[in-house]
Amino acid sequence: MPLFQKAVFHTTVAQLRDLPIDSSSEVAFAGRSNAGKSSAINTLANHTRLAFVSKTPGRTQHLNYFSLDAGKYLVDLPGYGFAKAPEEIRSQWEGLLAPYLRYREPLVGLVLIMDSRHPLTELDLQMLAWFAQTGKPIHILLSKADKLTRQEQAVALREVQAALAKISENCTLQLFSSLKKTGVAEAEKVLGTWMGMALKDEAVPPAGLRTEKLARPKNRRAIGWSARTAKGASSSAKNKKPPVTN
Ligand SMILES: Nc1nc2c(ncn2[C@@H]2O[C@H](COP(=O)(O)OP(=O)(O)OP(=O)(O)O)[C@@H](O)[C@H]2O)c(=O)[nH]1
Ligand SMILES: [Mg+2]
Repeated sequence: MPLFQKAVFHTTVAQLRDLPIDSSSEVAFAGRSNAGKSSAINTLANHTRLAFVSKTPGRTQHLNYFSLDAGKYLVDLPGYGFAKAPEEIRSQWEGLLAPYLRYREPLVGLVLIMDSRHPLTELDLQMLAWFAQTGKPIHILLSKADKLTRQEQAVALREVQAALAKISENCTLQLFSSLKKTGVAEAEKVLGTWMGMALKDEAVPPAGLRTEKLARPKNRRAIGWSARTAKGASSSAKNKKPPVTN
């Protein structure tokens, strides 16, 4: 059974004072409008209509909380890059998103969704550099991977990985498709580890039965398609502008 199968809609937050007070750990999903954030949450929850998905960019307007277990949440954020009035963008960013991402204590990490066909746009780079300053981990889903051939997927993964090595430490990435439901187990592993949720297939057997393979560290980072970027490049992340402009 998928790790987040019990997910249910909890609340919509338009103002900081309405943030849930019982949260012990939450993971936020950020990215450009239309990148597939809401779809990814639905796919991870194995649910077709938990988060609202739309072809129209800018559909998700506030912070939508989905409860997984007591005090554990996935948070669907409004996308960036969709044409809105500058004043509207600024007030949403300064009044809600920036303080949420920067100071929310139970926020254990950020999932950044980028369309695998157009990754690392200027706004994605700004978001990466800006969030990296919190010191919290970022896991990138290269979404809509079903739109690429295997070879194109490998190229996208390699190129983004190489670019990330220069931008941010503490960052993992993988391919993902909500349409084909690929990359789910890999994403679950990363998010489950961040949130302290036990993965069923990683239950530790009695000591006498352990094989070397099963006894591998539980907090291992993303595997398979994923890659951890090189350390030591975080200085470039300092003083970067937040992704409020297009
Ligand atoms: N082919 C394909 N289409 C996808 C995938 N994920 C999302 N989409 C489509 O992309 C569009 C946008 O998806 P959403 O999940 O609503 O995107 P979002 O990032 O939440 O968008 P905003 O809320 O506007 O910021 C919808 O038409 C989805 O059906 C995918 O893995 N493959
Ligand atoms: Mg959305």
